[in-house]
Amino acid sequence: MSDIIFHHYDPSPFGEKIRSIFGFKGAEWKSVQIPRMMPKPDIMPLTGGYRKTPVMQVGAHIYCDTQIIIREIEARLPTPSLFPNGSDYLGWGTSFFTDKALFGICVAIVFGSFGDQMPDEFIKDRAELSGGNINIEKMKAGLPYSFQQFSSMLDWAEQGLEDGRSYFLGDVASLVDFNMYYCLWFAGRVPEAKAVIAKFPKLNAWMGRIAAFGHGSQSDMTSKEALEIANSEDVSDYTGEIVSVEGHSKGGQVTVTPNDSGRIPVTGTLITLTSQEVAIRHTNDIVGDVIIHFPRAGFILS
Ligand SMILES: N[C@@H](CCC(=O)N[C@@H](CS)C(=O)NCC(=O)O)C(=O)O
Repeated sequence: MSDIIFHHYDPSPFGEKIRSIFGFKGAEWKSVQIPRMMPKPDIMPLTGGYRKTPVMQVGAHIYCDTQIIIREIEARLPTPSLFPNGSDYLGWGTSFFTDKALFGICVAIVFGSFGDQMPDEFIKDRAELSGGNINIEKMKAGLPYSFQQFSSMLDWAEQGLEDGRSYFLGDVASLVDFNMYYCLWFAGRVPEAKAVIAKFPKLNAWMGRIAAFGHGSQSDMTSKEALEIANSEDVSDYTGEIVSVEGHSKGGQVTVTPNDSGRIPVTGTLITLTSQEVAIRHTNDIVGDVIIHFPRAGFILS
């Protein structure tokens, strides 16, 4: 079986979501460190222009967005499951709470607290990524309100652990835990946020349990090696899976675009379309053909 290659940077919060899942699964993976901001010359040939972090690669198959990355990890490494007791809906559903509402508050806290120390080109990059929604002065002024929101959302989590359970859904961890964990890991780099988290004893103990899963077994790989692997794998006989063309056609030219931030359309020919996945065949001079997989929720196919 081909190696799991993970493109990320160590401080990346969405990267941490996947790294902690690698730990839970006891996964072996290759780590490619990528730039924190554009340009990302060695990622673009793989993703066709998708710019967000992280990205997972298996041979010439590329997985963009943690949702489809998690789906693929679960398929490859089914035990222990991220969805114990049929908790699929809770796992996927809470990810849209944590990845959008809660993560947005964490971004406001981190940027409101450290924005003055961040290089101008980094702020500019994140403003472009978010469609202009990064205003450090506003985030600084809004910090007290961001902490109010942060606290009340953490209180939900503390209540969820009130009966002494080890994880949000009971005795075993699930995606619901990993959805929450990386947000607190990210916000916790701000001392005031760490102090808020410290006020919730059950949540603190739970964080320790998730951190104890570690990151699995990783070894480094260069971005050039990863490009070479994508280039050398032949995906010409990959047939994909079309459940319904939904007005498109198999092999037809389509674009797939995130509907929130980093709205860069990726172009290719349609090869997979199911209720939870869209995949396209994308071709360029550097890697030849790659199959790029995206989730459906959060992405626009046109
Ligand atoms: N919906 C995406 C969100 C990913 C995301 O926003 N990642 C952030 C950092 S962890 C990002 O891409 N920042 C810009 C960058 O790395 O260039 C996912 O689940 O993977």
